[in-house]
Amino acid sequence: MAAPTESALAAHAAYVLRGNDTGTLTTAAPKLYPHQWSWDAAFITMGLSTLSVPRAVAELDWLLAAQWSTGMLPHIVFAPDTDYFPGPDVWVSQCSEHAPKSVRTSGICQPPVHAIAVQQVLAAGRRAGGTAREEAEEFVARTFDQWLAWHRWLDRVRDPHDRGLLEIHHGWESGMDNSPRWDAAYAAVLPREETELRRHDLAHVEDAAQRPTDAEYQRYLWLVRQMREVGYDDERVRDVVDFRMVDVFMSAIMAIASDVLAELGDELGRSAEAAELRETAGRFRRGVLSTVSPETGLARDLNVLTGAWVQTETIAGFAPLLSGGDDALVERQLALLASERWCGHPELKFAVPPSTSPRSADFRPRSYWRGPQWPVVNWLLTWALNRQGATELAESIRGESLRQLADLAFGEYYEPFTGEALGSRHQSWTAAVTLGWLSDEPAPETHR
Ligand code: 2M8
Repeated sequence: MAAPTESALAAHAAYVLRGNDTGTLTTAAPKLYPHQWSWDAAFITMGLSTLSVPRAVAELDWLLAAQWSTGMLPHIVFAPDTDYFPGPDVWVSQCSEHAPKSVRTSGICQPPVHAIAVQQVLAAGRRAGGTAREEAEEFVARTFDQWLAWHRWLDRVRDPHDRGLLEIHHGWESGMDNSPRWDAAYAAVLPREETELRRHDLAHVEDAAQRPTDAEYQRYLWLVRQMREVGYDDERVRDVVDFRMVDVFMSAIMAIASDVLAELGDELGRSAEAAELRETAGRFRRGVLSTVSPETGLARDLNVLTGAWVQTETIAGFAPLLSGGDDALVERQLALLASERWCGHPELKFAVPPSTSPRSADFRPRSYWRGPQWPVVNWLLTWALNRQGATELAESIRGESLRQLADLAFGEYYEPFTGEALGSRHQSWTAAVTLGWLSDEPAPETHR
């Protein structure tokens, strides 16, 4: 089959987003994920902004309406009457006085990529001009304090010791649910009671091996129960939960998103808040650098309960490519990312980073976050690389990604050697990042 033209690819991606639009929220995927997910919503908004600024604004407004009074943005905002497990009856968000009354949500969070999406909406509005520009500018001014509250919550609650590193209490908070990053931590989670599992997800993939196992789900549900039993109280959760990990990739996102939010604060004349956000960004940038292994040059997660570093070679090790702060390390990581351990692996169908290095003993090419390539993560990387001036590698990953997406499946993730789409088809964030890549301005002069 001939590759689609760029405009045909864009039209298909727009069709996927339209198809997943419920009128209020865009579901993460048509069947597998019939609700709004927090970090998906940010990427989806970025894609929607290339089509319609008002629709993009509506997506984030829907998410913000579910913000907890503490500032937390919940990882799922539930749509009514669908068959996702674990659904609102398992989470019981209303057991917390801080949860919104108008809608049911989960009780945990996901990586704070949202400020990046807000900035993209503003840029799209300004490119379009007229009412789109007005609406985008009004949106930024109207919602700035809510994004600030979200960042302050993460800073205060998830980095109580000011190390510049965010702590998570569930693999779901990282967004990389079953990554080998979390294997050692989950091995120590021993559910004292089994939960009845209603695995609707398995009906929506061709092969159950592409999803986490039942044993993994038992652990996932045990943690939910521990948090629910203390009403998702920020302080008490820390005392009771069996999973406490420093997530270095999420910490790097916190650094870069705080910088972006500071830039938005500058635009609004909020100089005190912008200064505060830059201080936060600097602290998290240093926090990420403090985790880097001198031997491998990769950033590492840390088990808060045992003090053990996570040594596995996953894409999260490249956190400093997002947050920067050490030019020599960034050069080392760029060379590593282009090497045979990653994008330069000779058997890859498309030269984009897999979620785990194919050279790692933990690599599984078909299993979810254990090895497949994730277009959404690769878009985030190219966005950050461009911001760092590493345009050559960014451009190469962008080009290879667009070749990967030419199958028009908009897969959730891809088998690295065969290029086969896996997981859900018509995944919203995959369609969104396709639109993002297609609307990129031509790269400026290459610095690296
Ligand atoms: C996946 O996670 C959900 C749980 O949150 C699931 O497996 O049911 C992850 O890939 C996550 O990062 C993503 O936000 C979500 C929706 O796309 O699916």
